[in-house]
Amino acid sequence: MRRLGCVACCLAVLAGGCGDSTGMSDMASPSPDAAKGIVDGAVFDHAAAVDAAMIGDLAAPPDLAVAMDLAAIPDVSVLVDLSPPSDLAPPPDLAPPPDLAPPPDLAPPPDLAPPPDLAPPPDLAPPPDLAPPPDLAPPPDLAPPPDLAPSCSDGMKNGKETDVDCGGGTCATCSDGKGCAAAADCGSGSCVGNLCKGTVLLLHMDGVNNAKVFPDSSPSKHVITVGGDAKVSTADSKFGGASGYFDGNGDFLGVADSPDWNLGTGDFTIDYWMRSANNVQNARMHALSFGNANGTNIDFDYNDKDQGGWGFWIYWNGGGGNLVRVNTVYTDNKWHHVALVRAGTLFTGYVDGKSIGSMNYAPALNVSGNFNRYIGLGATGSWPYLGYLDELRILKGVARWTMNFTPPDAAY
Ligand SMILES: [Ca+2]
Ligand SMILES: [Ca+2]
Repeated sequence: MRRLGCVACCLAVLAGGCGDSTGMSDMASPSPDAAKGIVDGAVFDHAAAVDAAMIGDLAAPPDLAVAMDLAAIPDVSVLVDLSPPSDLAPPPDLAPPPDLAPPPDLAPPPDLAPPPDLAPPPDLAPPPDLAPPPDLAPPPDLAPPPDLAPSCSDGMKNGKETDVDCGGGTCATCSDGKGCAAAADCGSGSCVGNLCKGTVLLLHMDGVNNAKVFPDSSPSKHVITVGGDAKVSTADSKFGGASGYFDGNGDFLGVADSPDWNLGTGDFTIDYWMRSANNVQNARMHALSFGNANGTNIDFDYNDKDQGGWGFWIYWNGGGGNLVRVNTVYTDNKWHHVALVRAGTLFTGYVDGKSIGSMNYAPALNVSGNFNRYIGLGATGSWPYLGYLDELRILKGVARWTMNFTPPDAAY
């Protein structure tokens, strides 16, 4: 019975009910001397419990049997479930760590050369004393830019010029084919449709010494033939450094036929420069002749003593029947400008810009076709010229001068 009581006690202890002195005291009355213990903080009197079992009716009161029903013990197992914990899922197989590549063999550090002995820094020379900047001279007064005013030689048509470096009254006159605003802009004295016109023959007689070439610089560009040994001479000239030289022995220039030489009844101008030392009376010579001796002709006749005196004659038509004549000798070895101008019906001869006489003559003067056109020879093929001629020009339709004038001071 005691053992039973202990078991009950233990069960009570396990169940937490051993300390319930109130319950136990209901089963038996405790002895005052009974050993006492402390279960779960409460006094448990074992002796009293044993005594109660020993002393009491062994026939356990049915109530105790109930209380001690061991069959109820299994319930305790319910309270304290000692069953092993449910099978825990095994931990997942952990993949083994990858094989780590072994670290590369590190090359041993190179032996570092010991640092060179650094030379001590040189003693730096002190900076030189800088000379003070020189006093700068003030800039010189700059000359004003050159005068860019238009000029007659700048290769440009500017200022009042009517063409490049000509015309406008401030430059030389313009040659044929160049621009003009008035007759005075043109060397020909003829401005038609704002172009200089009128020149049908122009011989500058320039070139290499002794050359037998005399090109016509007019727009007509007539063919010039050389008779005898007429030639270009640089020994003397009025313009251009050369002139034509005629030795008085069969020399002349022939001018090819052309309608240009039918001057009709219109205006015209013939002019040239001459220099001759053939100052001999009746040493007749013709500088120019267009026509026939006893028909229509235009002649410039020097040193002719016939018909009233020794002098210079200009005549046309009728073999000297119509003429202007002066008893002045121009064969003085000096340059003279000579001109014959027909204006309307009035013929006027000029020497050095001064009139030597005039005469009216109305008939036409046509010398194209079967006529001679000579320079340096008479119309009959006689009376060759001796001396120099230069800058010979014929204008058709233009009366270049109608009063005394200053001879040109430059080539046309
Ligand atoms: Ca100019
Ligand atoms: Ca010349």
